[in-house]
Amino acid sequence: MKDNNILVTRSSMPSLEEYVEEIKDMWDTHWLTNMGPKHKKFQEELVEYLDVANIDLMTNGHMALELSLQALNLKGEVITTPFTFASTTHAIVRNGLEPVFCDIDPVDFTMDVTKLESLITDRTCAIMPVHVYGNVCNIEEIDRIAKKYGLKVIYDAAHTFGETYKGRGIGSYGDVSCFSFHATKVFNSIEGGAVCFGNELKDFGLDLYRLKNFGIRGPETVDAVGANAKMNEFCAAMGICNLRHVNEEIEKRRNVVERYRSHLEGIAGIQLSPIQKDVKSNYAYFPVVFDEKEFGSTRNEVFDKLAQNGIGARKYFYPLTNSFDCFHGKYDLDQTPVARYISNRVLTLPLYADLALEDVDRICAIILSCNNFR
Ligand code: T4K
Repeated sequence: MKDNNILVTRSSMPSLEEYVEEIKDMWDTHWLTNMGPKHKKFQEELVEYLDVANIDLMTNGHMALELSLQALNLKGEVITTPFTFASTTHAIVRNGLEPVFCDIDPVDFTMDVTKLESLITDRTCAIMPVHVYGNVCNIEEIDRIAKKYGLKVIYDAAHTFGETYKGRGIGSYGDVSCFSFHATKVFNSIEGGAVCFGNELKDFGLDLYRLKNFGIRGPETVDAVGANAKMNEFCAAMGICNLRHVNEEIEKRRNVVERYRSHLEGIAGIQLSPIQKDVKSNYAYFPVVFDEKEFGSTRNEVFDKLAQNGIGARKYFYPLTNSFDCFHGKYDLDQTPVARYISNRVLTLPLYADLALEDVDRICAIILSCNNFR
């Protein structure tokens, strides 16, 4: 679909020639899926790029989360945040675990660690924080609390491909970190995802590998109720190609983000994501929080104005996952007031490597025209 509208993002792709070159040998091998040579190559390259000890590829980021929880064999409650994509909460619930919702930090929108300890009960088995928008969680504090109570930490790192914290690959933190390589992400393999884990979790790695292939241990042994979460060879080939260009893509995204900041920083009623110390960012999303009292227009009014001009901003993440219809009446929404405040006021603006800076100027001009106090 080609038109003049600008959508919230646009998938990065290699040239057609590069992709065709990468998949050509599949017409000789006829090997299309089930952990073939592309899968192996992609996995090896990712270990290197992401600076992690071990990685297992999955069909998508959601299955990475869901099967990680299953492979850890957890029971009871998992503390998480509701300001995220459906996937995080669903992965917990679909494992028969109970999500317990922690509020978020008003500045970087990740788990508010000052509220974390009070939510721990004797049923708590794990913490599943989200590096939302690529903002890195308070890793040290989460680690300290997890160790104190003997809890597992599974990071939803869907938004943090290629980021580092204190010089270390972001996927190397926590017991487990899960990435998404969906078409809408900074880096994609069309659909895809991965689970990263340390060498001390070797058995977990074996279980995970089995679970992504129906729980099959050997030709005549199926000893776990697994799923099908294998990344196919076409997706792995796309990942291999995109990986060659991802640094350049991130650099281009940085230019777009800086242009946004040059227009929107310091405007009363507009809150931007912080630039985090010790984090090498991937510029995954550009969220803007509108305080209608100071800005003069609500988030929804800005959203409508942009839409009238063919600009597809998105309300990531509204509604909060704890207020989804499928959980109606189940959770106390008053437990997460900051998440509710941000979710009602946030818009993520279009962001992708090839977004023209003139388009960023135009988008910002439309936003600023909604400011009734200027
Ligand atoms: N955890 C977190 C925190 C996540 O954000 C996500 C996924 C996950 C876990 C789970 O990972 P995956 O299982 O998805 O790997 C999108 C994505 O589908 C989803 O991956 C993502 N988070 C979520 C935040 O956004 P939608 O329904 O908003 O996507 P959609 O189809 O409206 O696409 C958004 C825009 O992207 C389109 O307007 C145009 C562009 N686009 C889209 C597609 C599908 C492209 O340029 N090419 C494409 O192929 O969910």
